[in-house]
Amino acid sequence: MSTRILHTADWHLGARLIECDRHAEHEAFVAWLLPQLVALRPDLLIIAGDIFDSANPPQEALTLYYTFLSELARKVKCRTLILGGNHDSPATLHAPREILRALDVHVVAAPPADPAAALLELSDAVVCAVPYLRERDVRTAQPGQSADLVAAAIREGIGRHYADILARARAIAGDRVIVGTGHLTATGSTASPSERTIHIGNLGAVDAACFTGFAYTALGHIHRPQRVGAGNSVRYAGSPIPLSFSEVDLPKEFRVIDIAGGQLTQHAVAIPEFRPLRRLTASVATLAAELARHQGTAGGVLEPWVELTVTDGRTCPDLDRQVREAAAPLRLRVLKVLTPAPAAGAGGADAAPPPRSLTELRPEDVFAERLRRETIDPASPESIALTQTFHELLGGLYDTAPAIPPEAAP
Ligand SMILES: [Mn+2]
Repeated sequence: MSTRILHTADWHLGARLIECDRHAEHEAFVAWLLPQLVALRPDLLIIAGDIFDSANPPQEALTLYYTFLSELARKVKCRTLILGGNHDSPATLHAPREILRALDVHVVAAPPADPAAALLELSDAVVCAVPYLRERDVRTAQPGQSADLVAAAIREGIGRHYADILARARAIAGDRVIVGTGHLTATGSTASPSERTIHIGNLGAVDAACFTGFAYTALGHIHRPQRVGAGNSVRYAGSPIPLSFSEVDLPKEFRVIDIAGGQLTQHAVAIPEFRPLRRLTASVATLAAELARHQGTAGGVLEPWVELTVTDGRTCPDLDRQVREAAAPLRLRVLKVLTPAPAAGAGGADAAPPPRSLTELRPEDVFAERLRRETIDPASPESIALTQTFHELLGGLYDTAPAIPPEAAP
């Protein structure tokens, strides 16, 4: 007898890149994943948070989610564990929880009132369901606490949560192994810029030692697949599609964990590229040829999306038109054109950064720019205190207000 667990995370259904929605890629991913699951026959599929990109996902993202789960129930008949991530709204994920239970889909978007409800029993493992822990889940707010004390309290609270659930799992596990889950930043992991700052500026990052005692810990939040700490037992599955141009070079995979006789083995399954995202660099003179060289082929994958840097773009008054005309006959789409400032000494006095569009800016960037315009020294205690307060406000908004748009790439 053995038990097989599949570990994936950070689907971000409903996500957009600049102005373009990623639905076609998510559809292609799900269409690819289902036969994989049919072939692999897992006992449990874990999606470790950020199943959706926002608290109010678009209808087509919800449709894809429910269609996937019902196909899974029909064709694979495995159990599924859906964890809430920092992008997910616990209320949105929990709304269909009871009806999903009929499909053996277990949704844990916030820590349950009864801690025993966070334990999933399989024949060879007990799985501890730990969603993204919001500040209110792990500590009592103390007005006037310094940032260091807040950080320590969050870390302690997260550590307590894992120690408690591990003890509960041990009490019922017998000779079964214990598998942990989570959606957070664990130190020793390498982030990519499109992960929304978790907690307050990573104050809640925990050490991998937090997961001692779990035979395997299935994590979400960091989009680069990787192990955390010294061993191989704490892992991020990574996101199945690159969520920003900064993620184009990251490998994409999901993990397969096999447990038999108290022993655990694991391997990765590479996820193919459904739409190439390309970062290209050219001059005004070479951009047409460079774009043509990277256009997609007929059939097969979706047409490539391109971020184009035009090194001498600032010298060209009708750059937009030139790019548009060069791209028009090609099987690709240019999403973003960057025109870097000439190297120091070459361009003269024009040192101001190019204006960026709102879709490229994060709220943190706008606030930093506002401080800069007030000529507040970014290293001053005043600036640090203001930024800290702003991040606290922002953290609260992300937790509760669906009106805040998902973080734009990068
Ligand atoms: Mn996340």
